[in-house]
Amino acid sequence: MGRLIVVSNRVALPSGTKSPGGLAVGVYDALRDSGGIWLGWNGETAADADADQALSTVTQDNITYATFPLAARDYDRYYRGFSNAVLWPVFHYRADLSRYRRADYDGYLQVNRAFVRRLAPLLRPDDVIWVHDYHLLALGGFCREQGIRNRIGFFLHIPFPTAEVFKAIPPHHALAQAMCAYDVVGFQTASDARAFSDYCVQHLGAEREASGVHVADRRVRIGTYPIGIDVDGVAAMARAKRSRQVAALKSGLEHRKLVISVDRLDYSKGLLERFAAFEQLLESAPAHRGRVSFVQLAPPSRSDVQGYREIRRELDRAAGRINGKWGELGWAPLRYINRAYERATLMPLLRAAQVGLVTPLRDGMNLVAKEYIAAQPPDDPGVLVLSQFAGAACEMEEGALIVNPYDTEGMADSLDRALHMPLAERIARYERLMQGLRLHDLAAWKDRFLADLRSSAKPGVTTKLPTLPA
Ligand code: ADQ
Repeated sequence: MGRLIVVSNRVALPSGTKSPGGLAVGVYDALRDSGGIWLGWNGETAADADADQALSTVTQDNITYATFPLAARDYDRYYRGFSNAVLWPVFHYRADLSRYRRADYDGYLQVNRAFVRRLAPLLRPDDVIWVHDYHLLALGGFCREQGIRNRIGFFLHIPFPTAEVFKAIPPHHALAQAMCAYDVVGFQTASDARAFSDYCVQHLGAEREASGVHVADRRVRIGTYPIGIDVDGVAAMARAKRSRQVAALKSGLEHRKLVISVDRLDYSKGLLERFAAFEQLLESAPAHRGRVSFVQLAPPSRSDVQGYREIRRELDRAAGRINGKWGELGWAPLRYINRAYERATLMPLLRAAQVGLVTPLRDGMNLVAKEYIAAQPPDDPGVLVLSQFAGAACEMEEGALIVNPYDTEGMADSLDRALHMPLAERIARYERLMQGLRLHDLAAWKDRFLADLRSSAKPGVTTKLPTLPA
């Protein structure tokens, strides 16, 4: 079996201080099994000349981590600009927040090309390449342009929008063409996969086939690979001895029930709508006043991208207003905390909550929904209240209470139902959800994707390929 080469925007270095999240664990296991290389940005920016310099490599446990800094200009155009101010909002159905500039798109293509320049010398003929996420949509096209004939797969962690929304990105055509240079293109949900193949059929003249599309003499396999979690790992972490933070939270709660939400601070996560629903609950069900606390953990992310500063300001205002209006001397209804916690602290916190409130306006999957369930005590589990717009809703609709995040009163009703749900119903729902989590766990995700990639037809040298702008 050939080696695996993983390419992603960021690389989780083995010496990193942050404990690795779901994706890093899955990629790490896959790489360790077959031996391989993980190539990507090291998270630092450098002066333009320094950034062009060689790759730093570290090898540990059969894995070589090959990383490099980004030039400050590239960080601006590729990362902050096209990736996070165009692709992220549009793919999350927020074309109104998109800030397209040609220079950013050029920077995006240049960085995708620079990734290929660094990748090419590392490759052996039987290596398979697995590329991750929206920062690298064009990488496959540049690999083919460079004559790389290895099998290359791509997995999109975020939603893929319908054609009408995708077309809000001026170079949508070139981007979709570049995606067709991959042998396997994987999505979180069947509707994301359908949206991509519909676009290919409607706008690239592709023919639909049983396993994907046929476009410009290439067969592209299009599949659904819902990402999962390491269920036993999360459960064990959640059960482990309680940290000081968890003890402090518990004693502060006294005997109140706890509703918890954990997100990166991002407009796609629906925090304002969630705060409004919690306030609606206090308004319409007075019995909960003084008896329920809502903890929202949301460390700021991408604070240098426009759109993120505004949402942060609005949330500060809403949290202050809710506590000012409803709080009492001995009770703060909402604790809104802008800092990140280690996973070893986070999982016991999830376990301590009677309700996990996961209500994004749009989300590729949302691993917190899955982690919340895996963290629960089996004999007294909490209830997951989940947005219909999270990818996770496709697999969790039978056990979670599914809500529409735009329906404030509906969300408040579901919160009320979750807080009152009898033990037998909670256990039945938890058991159903755990079965699904085990079936679609992290190992199944990477095994299925890699099996499809390894068995895809090897791209021939004469294959006609889609082209990208120079
Ligand atoms: P994210 O948007 O980052 O990821 P999510 O899946 O919710 O979203 O979280 C990823 C990981 O980060 C989880 O393991 C979670 O525990 C951790 N995390 C989130 N908030 C945290 C916090 N406040 N403190 C500490 N840890 C936190 C993208 C897509 C998702 C998709 C993932 C994986 O946007 O839809 O599920 O990739 O494919």
